Amino acid sequence: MLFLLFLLLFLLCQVCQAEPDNTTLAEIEYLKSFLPNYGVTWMFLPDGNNILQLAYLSEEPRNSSRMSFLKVKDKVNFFLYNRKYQKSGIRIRMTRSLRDASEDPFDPELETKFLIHGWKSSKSTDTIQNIKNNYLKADDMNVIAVDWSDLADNFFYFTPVLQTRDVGETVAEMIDHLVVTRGASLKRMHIIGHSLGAHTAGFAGSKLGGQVGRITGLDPANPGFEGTPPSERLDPGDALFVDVIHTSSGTAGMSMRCGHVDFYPNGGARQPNCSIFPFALILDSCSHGRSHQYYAESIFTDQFISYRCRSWAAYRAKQCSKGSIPMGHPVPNTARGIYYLETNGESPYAKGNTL
Ligand SMILES: [Ca+2]
Repeated sequence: MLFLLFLLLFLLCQVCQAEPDNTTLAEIEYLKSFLPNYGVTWMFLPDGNNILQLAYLSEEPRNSSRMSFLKVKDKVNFFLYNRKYQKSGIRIRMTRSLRDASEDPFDPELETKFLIHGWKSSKSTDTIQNIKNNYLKADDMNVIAVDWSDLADNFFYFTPVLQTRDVGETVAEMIDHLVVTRGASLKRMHIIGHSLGAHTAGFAGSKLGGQVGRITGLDPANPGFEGTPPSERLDPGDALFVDVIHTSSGTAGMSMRCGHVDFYPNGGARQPNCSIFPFALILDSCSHGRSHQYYAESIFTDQFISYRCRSWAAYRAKQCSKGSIPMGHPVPNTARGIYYLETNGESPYAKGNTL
């Protein structure tokens, strides 16, 4: 750890001497000039509490990525929260029969939200807790946290990457179970995933034939997914409606479109008040997390007003299509295309009309 500290100090000294450069690509190239293995064998990635963690990009020696589906399934836990079980939640399993209905905390008449965390996160991290708390403040519903922390807590980043498909298919089994045994509506199911959790949601939706009502991808993870075919990541075919918020495009988050509608707040690459240095890509732990913070806030506001534009440059030049839609929870499911907006640098983030 001491070595890493010296490495960071060295990096910051370089930063002080560097010309400010606002493009992600140029910063990565500059970084590689004195840390040639950055992004190849290791990189920093933020966890579910916006804390930077060291991620090894090499293969894990004991090769647990080849764990069987049943072993993966055994490590995925579901916790249901509603207004009665708001703080700690209650663990639910697929084995209980409908005869247990009087004791069953799942109410098929209510909306159901599945929340899936990302790398080095759990049901206790901000990713899950903030959205769950706001939803239950707004209304009573079934909020089901998918806790796969036993798998996600692995600094060999590509091991959990390879397990997202099996985790997603386990989520699909739970959804199918709730539909078949509890009479829940597949079209009223909404899966929300952050980072690796966004692709996990995609795999769940894909397993359900793309018939789940909605998937929201919150800054879907970049390493291991950018540029892959739709079957290998979140895409519009995974649900009846897929909306995506990109907040750290090109680093932790994907740049490419992967929903029916894709939002790029503040251009999508870095968020205000997150990059405090001119050269801040690898030290920016908060842009990736802003996606779930924006979403949590959007449960109470339609003021993340977004505009359909060709590019961020077009937005800055005020060359967008007429009309606007809200980003996040209240987005209409008819929305299609690429949208841009600006936000504030601190909570409340929603900025209202900006064009
Ligand atoms: Ca897919």
